[in-house]
Amino acid sequence: MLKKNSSMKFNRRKFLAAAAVAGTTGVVNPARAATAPEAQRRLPSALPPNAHVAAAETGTLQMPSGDNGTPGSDFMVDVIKTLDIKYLPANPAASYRGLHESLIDYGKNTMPEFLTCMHEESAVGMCHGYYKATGKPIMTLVHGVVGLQHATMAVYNAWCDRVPVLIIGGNDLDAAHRPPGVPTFHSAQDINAIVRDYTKWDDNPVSPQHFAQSFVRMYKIATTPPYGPVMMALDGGLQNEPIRGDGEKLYIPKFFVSAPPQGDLGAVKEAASLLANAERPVIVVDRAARTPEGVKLLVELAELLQAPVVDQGNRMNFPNTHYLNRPANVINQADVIIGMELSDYWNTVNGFVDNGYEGIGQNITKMKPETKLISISSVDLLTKSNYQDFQRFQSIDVSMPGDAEATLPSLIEAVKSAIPNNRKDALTKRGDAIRQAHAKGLDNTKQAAAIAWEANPVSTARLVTELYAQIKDLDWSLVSTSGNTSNWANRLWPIEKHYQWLGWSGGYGVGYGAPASVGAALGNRDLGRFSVSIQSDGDLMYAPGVLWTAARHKIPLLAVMHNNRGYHQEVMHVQRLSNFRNRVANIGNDLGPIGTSIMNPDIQYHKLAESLGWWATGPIVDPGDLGPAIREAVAVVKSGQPALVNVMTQPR
Ligand SMILES: Cc1ncc(C[n+]2csc(CCOP(=O)(O)OP(=O)(O)O)c2C)c(N)n1
Ligand SMILES: [Mg+2]
Repeated sequence: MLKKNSSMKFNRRKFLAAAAVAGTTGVVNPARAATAPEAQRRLPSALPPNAHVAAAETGTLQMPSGDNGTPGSDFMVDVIKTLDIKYLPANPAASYRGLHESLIDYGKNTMPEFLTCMHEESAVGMCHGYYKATGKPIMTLVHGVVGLQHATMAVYNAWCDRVPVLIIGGNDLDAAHRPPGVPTFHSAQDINAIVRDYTKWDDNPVSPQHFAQSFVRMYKIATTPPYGPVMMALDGGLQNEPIRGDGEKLYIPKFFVSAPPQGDLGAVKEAASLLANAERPVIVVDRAARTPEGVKLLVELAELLQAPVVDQGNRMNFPNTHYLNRPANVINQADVIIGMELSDYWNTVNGFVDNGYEGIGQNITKMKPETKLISISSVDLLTKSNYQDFQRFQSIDVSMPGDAEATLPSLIEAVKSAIPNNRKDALTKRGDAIRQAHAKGLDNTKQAAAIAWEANPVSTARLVTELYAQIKDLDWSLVSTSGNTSNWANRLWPIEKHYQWLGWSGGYGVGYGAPASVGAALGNRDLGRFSVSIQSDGDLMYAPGVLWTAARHKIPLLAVMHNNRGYHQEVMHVQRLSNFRNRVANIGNDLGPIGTSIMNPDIQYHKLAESLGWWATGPIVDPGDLGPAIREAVAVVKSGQPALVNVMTQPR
């Protein structure tokens, strides 16, 4: 039996070798085929193996060997190296093997350095987090159809969060020459179509020179506000073909940073006049501070106007320790509101009660009818149709499509000129009142945090307080909070530097927290910052392999788990609907309605992390054990390793 099998294999191998030679040398000669005698043209009695079997039997597909000239992918590496891209987290795949090989061999695996990822969604999530920590974009490579399909949700998050991510997808476009079977399943006419609705731009270059132009162009488009992910399909043949000396000298276009678009000057003056003369102006910011400079400018504007600032938190826009930082309810009394880079203006000045009295959502209006609205947003410059991330339509009195941060200097100057001298005392008085309200607000928050201090499992306020006590003297960066911990960290920790809060996912696609934390921690590692994340259970389990990537590439990160053993947001949705329908929610043997708990068996996250190369401890249920456990984990992270503390928590 054994003998028979091996002889069959041998014959098949011979057949494959012949077929491969025919493929590479173009040996099929139509004239000869037409005149071949009948016996020679007869089909073999056994069908040739399909590509699946062939790949399994021969290990790799036949490739030309020896010196075949400079491959196109070496030139592509030269192009990539001009753009200062430090890392390339990716999951490997044959469709980009040409570029892969050039990057690690010709390019010596530096600028960019390849980081091994276990899921394309993790790779894009890492790029997303890295950018927010450092302000520098990095790139990923994905496998034609299937890798890009895996990456999609993370691309969507980056799109909604206005974060530049450079994505190249390998694709074997030449249907006549690509191998049948798997490589053909993994190719498409237009892989970019998979993400076209939520990328800023995509291209499909057909020559090395075209690649150079497109790559520099995609970098430029991604990093011009509004930022966003960009996509390039890269043909396998183009990567592998030697560069032809056909007279055209290849060149690499030089990249220059584009000046961000500013709001129209006339509109800026109109806005300044409204703000300067308002009784109760309110500044609302979402992704207004694109860089650390943006935070300073916002403080300047707010102090000039002595106006409260509502920070919606998709970035760290405004220090929460500043007396002008106020909660959203100040909007109700406003007579002029300026919104900067708001992802949802309608929902800022209106509201929605989910599952209201009738069991359906109810709209409410927060602002007074005469309130004037001003907007500066670069997102107005880029709207696509299919996905509804632009939210409901809101009528705006003074609307400026333009980048808020870039518009701030001219707005500040215009406000300075517009404030009447006789209003200056009134502004100071307004500021004093806000200062008192701010101090009172902080007291209230601390009192609320003390509720259920001794609860077991641990309350979410206790979780973040114990955590802060251990990191407060470090140059810490809160890279992500996944799940819902009632926003305690943002409410209790003094957040003053732009990297102390990196914001949420953008598109609320769960599974962002773990990879974005690892990506941000990578950036922070090189900048000497200490990274900490609050990691929920549901979020981690979408693609936990990213923990291995962190261990493998020595990325220090302290992940403290908010392990509430459930998809708690969904617990509440189903529970509330059951209540409304007068039914007892069917919880099976768990704590939440069927389908919403993550228990029985309880996942041992500390063991999971340990098996993926992390230092880990837990499960911690007694709040008294939390401080010492985190202290130990902090020491581990300071030594350069990732560490996870598995904490059993209250739902929210
Ligand atoms: C990809 C994706 N799938 C499902 C959801 C729906 N969803 C929203 S919140 C949530 C629960 C997430 O669980 P966890 O991260 O543990 O946070 P918790 O609500 O328990 O604090 C789910 C499943 C989503 N937003 N994104
Ligand atoms: Mg949970």
